[in-house]
Amino acid sequence: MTSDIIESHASTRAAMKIHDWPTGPYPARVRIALAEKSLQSRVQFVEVDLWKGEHKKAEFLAKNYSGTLPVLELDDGTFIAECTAITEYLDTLAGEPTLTGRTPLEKGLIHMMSKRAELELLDAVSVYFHHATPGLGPDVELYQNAEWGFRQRDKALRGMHYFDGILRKQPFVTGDAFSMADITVIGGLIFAELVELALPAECDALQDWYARMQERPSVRHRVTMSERTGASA
Ligand code: GTS
Repeated sequence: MTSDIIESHASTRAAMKIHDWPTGPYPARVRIALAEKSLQSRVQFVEVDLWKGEHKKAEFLAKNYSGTLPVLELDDGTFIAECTAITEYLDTLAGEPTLTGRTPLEKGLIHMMSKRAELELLDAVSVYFHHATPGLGPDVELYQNAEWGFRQRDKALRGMHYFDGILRKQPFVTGDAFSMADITVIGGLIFAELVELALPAECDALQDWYARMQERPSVRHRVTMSERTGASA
């Protein structure tokens, strides 16, 4: 996408739609990024009911082949799925704070830690939810493998210990500044809470960091964001 196109989107108010589910952990990543960048007023939220399996219906699959939320819809009809892709777009669209890094080193480290937070925590909790618990219910969960789900739960617990070790040494996941990597770990811990996967007591650095993260307005108000900007079903 050229910078001209990015500029033209930047000058359009409320021209973007986000198809998501207000309390979802993956949608949380985009909602937190939106609030950090003060872009909420530029977005209209469209609720997709996961519990009814709306994300697996043809109408939604035409927007995102993978059948997952969130999806960003631009005013020219372009759909961008995958949290990392959406947040990269939003970060490039508006100015401060920069969430995906400025220098090659920052960008590399943030990308690496965000991917690691997905692999070792957020995606692992998600697999646990969909495979080893009733998940979204029998009408949506057409294949479940509990053994795989429990393995991923254990992986997520190891991931929590890994991030605890990181946050013992530095205030944020990639060092001294808040970034998308922090947001991805937050998504993982939001999902862990939803499935009642407790943070291990010994992970006190991760717990302290998470308490600090929840003081950020972007994290605190992520669910009510769509009430303010007006979601449509
Ligand atoms: N890799 C995707 C991304 O990063 O955007 C994963 C997105 C994802 O799994 N989203 C969840 C979903 O659509 C939304 S939520 O559970 O966080 O609300 N899950 C439904 C499903 O059937 O997998």
